[in-house]
Amino acid sequence: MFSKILIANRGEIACRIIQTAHRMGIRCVAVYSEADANARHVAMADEAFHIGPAPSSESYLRADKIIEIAKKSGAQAIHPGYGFLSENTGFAEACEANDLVFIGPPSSAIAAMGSKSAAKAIMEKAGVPLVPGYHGDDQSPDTLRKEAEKCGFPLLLKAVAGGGGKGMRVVERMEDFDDALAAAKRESKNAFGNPDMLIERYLTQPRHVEIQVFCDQDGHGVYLAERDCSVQRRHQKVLEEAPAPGLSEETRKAMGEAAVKAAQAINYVGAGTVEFLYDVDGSFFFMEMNTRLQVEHPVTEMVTGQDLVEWQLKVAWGEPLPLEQSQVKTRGHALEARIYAEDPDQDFLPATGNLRYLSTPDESAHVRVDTGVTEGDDISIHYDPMIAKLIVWDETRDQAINRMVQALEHYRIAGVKTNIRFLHALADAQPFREAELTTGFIEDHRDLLFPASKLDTHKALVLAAGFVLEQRKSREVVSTDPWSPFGRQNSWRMNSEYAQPLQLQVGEDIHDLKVLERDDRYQVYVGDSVYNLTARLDDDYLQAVINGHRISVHGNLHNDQLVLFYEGDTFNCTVYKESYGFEEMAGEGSLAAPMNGAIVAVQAKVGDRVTAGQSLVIMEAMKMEHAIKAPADGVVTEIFFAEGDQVSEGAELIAIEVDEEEAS
Ligand code: MV4
Repeated sequence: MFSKILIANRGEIACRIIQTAHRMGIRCVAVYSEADANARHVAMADEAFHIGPAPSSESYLRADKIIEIAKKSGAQAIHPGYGFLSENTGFAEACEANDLVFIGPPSSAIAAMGSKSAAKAIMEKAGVPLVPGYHGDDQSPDTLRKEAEKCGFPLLLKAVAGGGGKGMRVVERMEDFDDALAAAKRESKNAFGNPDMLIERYLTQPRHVEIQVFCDQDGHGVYLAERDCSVQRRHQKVLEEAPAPGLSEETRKAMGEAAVKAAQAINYVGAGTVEFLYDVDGSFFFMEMNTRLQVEHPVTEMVTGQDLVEWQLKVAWGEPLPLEQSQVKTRGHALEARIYAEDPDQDFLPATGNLRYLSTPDESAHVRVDTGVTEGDDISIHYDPMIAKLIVWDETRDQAINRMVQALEHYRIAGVKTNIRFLHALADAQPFREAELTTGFIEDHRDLLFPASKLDTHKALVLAAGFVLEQRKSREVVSTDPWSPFGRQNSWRMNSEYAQPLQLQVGEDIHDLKVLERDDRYQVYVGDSVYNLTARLDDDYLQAVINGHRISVHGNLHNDQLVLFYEGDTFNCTVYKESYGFEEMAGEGSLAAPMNGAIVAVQAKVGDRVTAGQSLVIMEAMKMEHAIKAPADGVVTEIFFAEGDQVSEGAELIAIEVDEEEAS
């Protein structure tokens, strides 16, 4: 076996490969860009080399540098992972030319799948089912029109050079064909530099079912069951599973055998995936072949009990396939959810930021987390926004879904927007439970996938207050002065009616709460309601009872940003330490104390000119400072208290003569 390999990738897949390689006693060389100096894959590797600035084109796509580092470090092989250089024929060839094993198929096999029409021609010859249509070289409008007639409507125009859903156009009627063809050719010429089209019958309700295949260097091939990846958004997979629900044993076998034939037709070696469109009537048609290890390979690993990276390494070393077809067994059901840094509420706009709080579900035989990040890492604009893959397994699909829902509730991230809540709604949606899997699933069920918040606003605000106050308490240094009004043992404070104001902003809305603390209980005033609250905080876990309703949440308070996590949902708010907004409570030109407390600083004198927003008096209550600010420009006419004075709520503190509005 290899003793040292280089991993030409980053993130979760680099970590995933290193994990298996280490188990097999293989040393790993990582490469990293400027942005990844402290990345998990670098920390996991035995050694790592810096290859350039953050942009992929200057780092992870630099085939020349990577090969040079592989040679310099004594690596015998390069694992390309997925993406980046994994399906680059030039890179595969360059590895060979430099006596490095490319852990993947021969470059000829990658090239054979590069053109859709050439791929279809190969598959047709190999007896792999194709969607009826036309994939010939004759691209004259007359020929294409005749082929369209033959194919029937609706039909799909696909760019020969396209892929991943790019360059496709549905045509409903012959009357529309000429215009659609001209437009599709123009688009494809611009996008891919090749205007050639193929024509296919358009399947309106297809599923995406793909077969995992493996071939060794002696030409033996096996299939390792299938994956259903129908739940996609704009050709981005969201949830994948194995096996495909509802597939008959006959279809599974026929599809598997077709996939192995497809791989053998191009002299494939290593891990590959043959994608099929699976129609409602049980028929299936070749779509494309991916000549790499795929993102969603873990669901196959979970149901087959095999380690596909181990298979890749063995095959690349020249060993035969670890199992024969008859030995490949599947058990139970696996699901994978892709956790992305993105904002579902803003049309899934990729999100960036710092993973300031990251808590993952416990891993077990049922739950697996494949990730390349740790708490404190940045999600940058430079790479794919995938944070992790959450993979679950159980005996039945329904139980696996339950595991997924649970695991998503234990995946907590603050600092970066994620699709966790969306995934939770998706996995828990009844049509998903019923395996209503079509490529239109997300579009068709939007109403279920953006659910209303699980916590009503008042409860959330009360929990937020509990979290903020309990955390402050836990961090408060207990006063050593027995007479301090803030000493924990001091009954004066306990029995006082300090109404502590707390201002919480949720979206655009500002909520002014008041919290009274008495004997380890709180009374929280929100709007016209008052809630009894008891709360206990252990690290990030808050156990609260609100008016007799026991609720537990996890939370993270960082500077003034509070995030609460509850049943897969998050509640975000900004906590204001200063009492903005209390100006409104004061009368015209005067400022009143918003609560009982002490004056800790007076920052103006009689006769001073002050400007709106300027801080005039600082009050303190329960270790919280509140700035009393000038409501408008003017002149201070009177100050009623001095530093150190105790004042009651509503007492007038300072009077200001407000400037006359300038006539405009
Ligand atoms: C199709 C199709 C319906 N009929 N071909 C999209 C990606 C590309 N690889 C092939 N795709 C499709 N080809 C025929 N003849 C529907 C799709 C399709 C799709 C396929 C798999 C997963 C998601 C999809 C979403 C939209 C369209």
